[in-house]
Amino acid sequence: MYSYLFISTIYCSIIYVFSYTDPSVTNPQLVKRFEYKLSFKGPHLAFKDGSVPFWTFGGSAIASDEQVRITPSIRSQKGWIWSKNTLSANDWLLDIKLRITGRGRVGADGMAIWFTENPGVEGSVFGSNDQWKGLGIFLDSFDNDALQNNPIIAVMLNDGTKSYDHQHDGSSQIQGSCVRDFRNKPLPIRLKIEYINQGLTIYINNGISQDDNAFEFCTHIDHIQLPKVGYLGVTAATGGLADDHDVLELLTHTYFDRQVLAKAHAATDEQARKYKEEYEKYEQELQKEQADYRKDHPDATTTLNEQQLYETEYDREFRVILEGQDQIRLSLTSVDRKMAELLGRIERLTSTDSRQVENVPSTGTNIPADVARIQDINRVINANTDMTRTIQSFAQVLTDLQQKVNNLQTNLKNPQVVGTGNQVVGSNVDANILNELRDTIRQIKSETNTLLHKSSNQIQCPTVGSVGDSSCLGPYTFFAIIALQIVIFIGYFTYRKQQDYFPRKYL
Ligand SMILES: [Ca+2]
Ligand SMILES: [Ca+2]
Repeated sequence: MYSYLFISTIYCSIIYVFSYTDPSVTNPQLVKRFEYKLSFKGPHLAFKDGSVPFWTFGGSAIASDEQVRITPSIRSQKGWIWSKNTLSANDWLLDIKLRITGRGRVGADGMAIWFTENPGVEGSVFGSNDQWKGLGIFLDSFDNDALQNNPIIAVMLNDGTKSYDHQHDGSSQIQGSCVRDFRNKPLPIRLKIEYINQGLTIYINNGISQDDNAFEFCTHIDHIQLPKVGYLGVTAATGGLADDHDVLELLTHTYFDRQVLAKAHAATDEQARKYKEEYEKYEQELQKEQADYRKDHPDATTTLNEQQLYETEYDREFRVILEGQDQIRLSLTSVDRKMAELLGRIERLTSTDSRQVENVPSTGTNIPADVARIQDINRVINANTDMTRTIQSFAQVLTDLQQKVNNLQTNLKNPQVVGTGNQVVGSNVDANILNELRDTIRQIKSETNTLLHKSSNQIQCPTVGSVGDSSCLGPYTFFAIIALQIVIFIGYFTYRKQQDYFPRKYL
């Protein structure tokens, strides 16, 4: 007998278990849409601050990464979580994964899933308020009326006037139910709550099968009126006995008729076409008014051309490019100027250092290096200045000397042979020129001595190598050679003068 009942139970279970098929599959006219603002699931179900996006919760509820624990297994607890957004579609599907576990063989009180006109407040009906407006689906664990029909999944509609009859598990108020043991299952149980064409159907996955899509039919209610717009919520409560009431997922999908959507799109397209026609009509009227204005005001010479008044996109982009290039050019010019300044400073420093190394020997004193360097540089500059000035003076003297020699040569080439008196006159002229030459030589000698004196004190020829041999022409040698050349030059002209004079004398 018992074996027969056991086999019958298994057989019935096999009959009722089937793979759930989505309505949008069986009815191609339905378009399914996921409503993420009316859903939550793990992982990362809650933010770091513990809040759940698009949802609000309270009472004993605690959200974590994987679930929302509506109540812990502690006596007399009430918890709730409600959507912040409303569900307004005519057809929808809730897919809820939950777990109800407790240490006792019997648990309490249970959990409720809501779709109500207003968000619930904490109350006496599985953690939410009584006399609600809308749908309540109860997972009633505790058998209050002792009819041994709990745990039970029961559906109750309320127009806001009915009070839930806890003592009898609402047995006279519920519109549909199925008795299922949903507590302490090895896997989370799942509910599919389908509301299509005003018919409510509930399916349950018993939390034993590994097949996620294995559902049992629970109950179906036809022709029920639910609020057009409502909030979704999950609440739970414990009493003298206590269970953990956890929600792991709540996924909401809505369904829309494909033809209705097409009509809505068509209506939108129609409206867009209407707006376009209105715009074209307005534009035509505007152009007509502008033409009438020009016709009535022929003297108005300023014909406004919008294309001339406003910069075109191409012109604006081109202007931006030119401005950018001009800025780049200015930057390059500035960099080039600074580089030139820097290069000049480097060259001056290099020249100064080389002069110091070549011309200025170390003083061997304790003067700081920078001060000594400046003093040496000043001394070299002063010496060069004096040298330059002396050479200029010497050049001027040489110029005068050359002029006088030219005059003497001219006189020698054109002798005046008119008489002895004239010869005496010419001889006197030559004597004067020779005197001037002598004075000039003395001046050159004086200048040379002065220059040599300064040069010997201030300018030294750079040495080559460690031997110290002088490889350059010293100032003394230079001016001595110059003076010797001048003396030879004068002596030569004097000799020629004598040669020219004696033949003419003895002719
Ligand atoms: Ca109960
Ligand atoms: Ca009962």
